[in-house]
Amino acid sequence: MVQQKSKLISLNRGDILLIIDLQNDFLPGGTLAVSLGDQVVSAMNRYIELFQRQQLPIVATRDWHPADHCSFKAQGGPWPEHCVAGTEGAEFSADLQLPETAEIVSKGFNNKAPGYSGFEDTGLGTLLIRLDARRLFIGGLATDYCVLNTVLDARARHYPVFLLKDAIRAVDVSPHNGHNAIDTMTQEGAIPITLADLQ
Ligand code: VGL
Ligand code: ZN
Repeated sequence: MVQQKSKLISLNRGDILLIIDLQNDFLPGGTLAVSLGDQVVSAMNRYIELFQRQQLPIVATRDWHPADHCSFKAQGGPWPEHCVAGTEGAEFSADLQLPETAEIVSKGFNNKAPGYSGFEDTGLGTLLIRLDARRLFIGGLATDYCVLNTVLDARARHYPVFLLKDAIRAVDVSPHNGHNAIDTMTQEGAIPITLADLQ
């Protein structure tokens, strides 16, 4: 009989679900739509259920740019205008079952940096200390930008990181960017898991 490789993880106090940028502009119909991004929303809802059931904290970042952000094409940046603070495109997906108690972290407001990492110029570092975070479970959009940079910063801060492989998608400006990003995160110690590993 083939021995099945299993790495069941039980959730404990100190575990935090960190949801990256599940906002309208990154979803089908948005200005910077990630293909199949809507599947990430439904996958993330399963993780939200699990963390809520165990009364574990949920933190959601949102890309929250000024209208003239340096990363926009009009300013010579690489991206179409997206996630301008206060616009509908910057709202979380209506399908995302974010609980009222979720902590929201806005990022990308600094006009001198792209603001890819949830830790960059935000209160996320302090928030995680206040929440007594021990391990971070990270997913969302996009694998090759904000997920990548947030995971790397979390690892630099020595948090154990589980990468929610079934709840991420890449922009893939070049075809292998998403795979390369997963390799980089894994090399830096992030552990890729899927929902089945938590049940
Ligand atoms: C993102 C590109 C530009 C992301 C944000 O959330 O991954 N990507 N701004
Ligand atoms: Zn952005």
